[in-house]
Amino acid sequence: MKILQEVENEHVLMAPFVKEMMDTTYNMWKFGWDERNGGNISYLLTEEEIAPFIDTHRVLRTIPLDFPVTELANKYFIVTGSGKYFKNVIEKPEDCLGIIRVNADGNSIDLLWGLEKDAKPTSELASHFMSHIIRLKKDPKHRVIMHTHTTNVIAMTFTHELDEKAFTKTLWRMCTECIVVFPEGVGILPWMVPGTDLIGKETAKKMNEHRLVVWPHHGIFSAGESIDDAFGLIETAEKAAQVYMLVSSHQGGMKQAITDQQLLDLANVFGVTPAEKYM
Ligand code: 2HA
Ligand code: ZN
Repeated sequence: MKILQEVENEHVLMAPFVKEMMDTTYNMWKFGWDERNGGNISYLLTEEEIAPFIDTHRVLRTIPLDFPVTELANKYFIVTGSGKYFKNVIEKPEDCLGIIRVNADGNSIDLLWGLEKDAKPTSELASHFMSHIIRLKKDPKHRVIMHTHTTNVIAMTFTHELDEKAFTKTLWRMCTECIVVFPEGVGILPWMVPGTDLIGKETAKKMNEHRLVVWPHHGIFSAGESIDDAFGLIETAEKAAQVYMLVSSHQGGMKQAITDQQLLDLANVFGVTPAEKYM
């Protein structure tokens, strides 16, 4: 006979947002971006989305936050767990994922489902929450923060100068559609220790102007209105970085490239405004 918890889990696994998290983490692992416990996702949910699947009045555990997030009070998220492997989410979602709600005072979170065996939300929760706060101010439809260890973006942070304008320009010039997908360009932090409030604050500051933030020699953060949106941004930047790594290591060197005028033509036709400071 199945115990109640298993029956409950089966019900929660029918939620579309849980399935999206399972599929996405698996895809990201398959891309080779999320080795071991690398990467984390947080996805803002509404009470109406959650209520058909879990009892929002039943709190399993309360987890204190060492950085207050009053702006996110009473908001719900599904998050990946600290130390959990993206590879394993699809098999053990109840261990690797958690549905949480920020308390009314913004000083702690209530766990409503998942993160079994006393697991904790992602070690990068500070960067996620602080970025959510900034992006929600810019875009009321914002919902997802995603972090991953994109191989070619990381490689590029060793061989390309880390100037935001130069880095963005190179990415834009590697694939025709890049400037259309991220016309605001990428932000780049200096190398910093991950998992800290400080890197969270600095990442969020960059999120004021960008939906993509590169952490040199580590990976990338994106912000999106959906999982697809956040994933698509990273996928596009990573593709451009891959092309750059192929081209820049090619013996013959680059024989031609997309010109500044062509970038402007693209922006005009697709109706996007590239960040002026990067043109
Ligand atoms: O979750 O990716 O930056 C592990 C990480 C930390
Ligand atoms: Zn990381």
